[in-house]
Amino acid sequence: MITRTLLLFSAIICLAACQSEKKEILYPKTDLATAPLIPKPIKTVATHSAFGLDSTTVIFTSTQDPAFEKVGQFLSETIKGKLGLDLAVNASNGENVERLIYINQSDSVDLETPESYQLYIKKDSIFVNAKTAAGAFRGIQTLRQLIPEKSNDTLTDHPLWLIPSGKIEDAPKFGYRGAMLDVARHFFTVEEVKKYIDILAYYKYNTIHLHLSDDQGWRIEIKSWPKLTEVGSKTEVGGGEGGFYTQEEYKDIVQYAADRHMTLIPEIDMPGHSNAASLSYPFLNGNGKPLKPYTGTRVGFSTFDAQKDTVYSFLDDVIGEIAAITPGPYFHAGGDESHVTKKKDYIHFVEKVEKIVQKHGKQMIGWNEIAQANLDPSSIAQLWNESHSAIKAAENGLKVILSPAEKTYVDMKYDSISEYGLTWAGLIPVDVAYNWNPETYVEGLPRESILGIETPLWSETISNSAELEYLAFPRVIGIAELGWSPAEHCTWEDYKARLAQQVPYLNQMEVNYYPSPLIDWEKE
Ligand code: TNX
Repeated sequence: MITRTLLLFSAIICLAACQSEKKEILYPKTDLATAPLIPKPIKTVATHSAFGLDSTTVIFTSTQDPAFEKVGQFLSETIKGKLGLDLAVNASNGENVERLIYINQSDSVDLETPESYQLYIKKDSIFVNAKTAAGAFRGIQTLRQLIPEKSNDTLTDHPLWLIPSGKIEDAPKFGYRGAMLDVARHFFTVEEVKKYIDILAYYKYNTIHLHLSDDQGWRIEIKSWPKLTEVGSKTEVGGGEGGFYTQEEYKDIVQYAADRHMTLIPEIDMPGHSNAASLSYPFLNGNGKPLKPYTGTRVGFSTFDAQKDTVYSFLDDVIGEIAAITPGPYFHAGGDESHVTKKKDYIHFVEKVEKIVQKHGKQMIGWNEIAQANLDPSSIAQLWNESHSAIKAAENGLKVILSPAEKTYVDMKYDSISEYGLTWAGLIPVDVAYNWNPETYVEGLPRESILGIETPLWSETISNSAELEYLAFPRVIGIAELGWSPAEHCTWEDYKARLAQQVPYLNQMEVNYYPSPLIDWEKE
């Protein structure tokens, strides 16, 4: 620690001494106060100069917590991907350092939440302060958004990428900011899921929820019940070949998300949306009709038998295996649209499943219908269609995740000319997805009951990354801001100008976003 402080001290002295030889710094295109950051930070103060990022820049991090060093490596890798520069992390001895980025573990009382960060950008140094590596990770997303694609081309022998100077203090509005991907209606490969996670992380999402089972397919290997994948994974909407994740692949996705400080939430939807499971093991079926593979898009026709003990032993195995490979605190048990389950059976079922989820050390999340049951306050209701059930859940002490379909369902079409998507919750143009306030959306729902927001992407009409991206982007970017930034910063005119400037990033990531006519997209 002492050596590190000394090295840093000498680095800073050298920075001062080297000042006179500095090459001329031209101002960057933007000033910090007008930089197109999404989500918009709480507080930004511009100092109208710039840090010149170049090949001699080094990254240092606090080393007491190894996760800080990993954040430094992540930053180095993303800079390499964007600019081709190879910046060392904690490698140099600190001598002759001209420019440094320091990712610092700080115990400042101003850092109030685990994801809070401060970013101080001066001519020769950038400091990212955070209490936790998660906070540091959010901070470096802001830094990534400030790095221009183009260097200062007047200095061809020594290019500098100019980052506007100043100070940012930032923290999220909600501790839960999620995106759901339905990998059941159509299967998405590990690489496709990772690409989605990457883009979500750039906009400071901290949760990825995977909808792993539905009538049309079962997508995760369960070693004690092999037919779930031998039989249940082979279908998808429209008759494609389906697919599933082995437990090793699932763990790989979990780790990929964790490396981006994102929690993965697995969902097994039940007692409805369960045709693929019952097709694999017919004793589960409670709707009394013969089972057939299902590749259509209807909902509400399947159910598990809520009266059979064997159904609960099966679920104990399934939930146990998934919980064992899921480090996050949550297990999502679905619970939506169980139209052919009798009400009393439904309530009995949800209450039993909640106990099984808890036995395996997780908190249960369920779609808003679960609020009919008598649940433990540690469980969480996810609002999608009935505000009154969110209020009921809150009255019983449960926290609520807001996913109102008419705002956050990015599987809805944008407008009458856009491709893909459904329309049952209405058309959702980019401004409609953005123009709402999660804190006041449900009248009578106390602010303290809101855990956060989530944007679901159901996949009846999409089956690959290009189609996924078309529906998700740009709407998911606006929802990121609603989950993070104070309501007073969320104004459409200001947001839409910043959104227009995401083009270089979206192009660099080869994102097939919908070029909504509401946005004056930047020409590259
Ligand atoms: C409703 S939202 C569903 C899904 C569909 C979606 C399509 C919810 C909890 N259930 O099963 O895929 O609509 O928009």
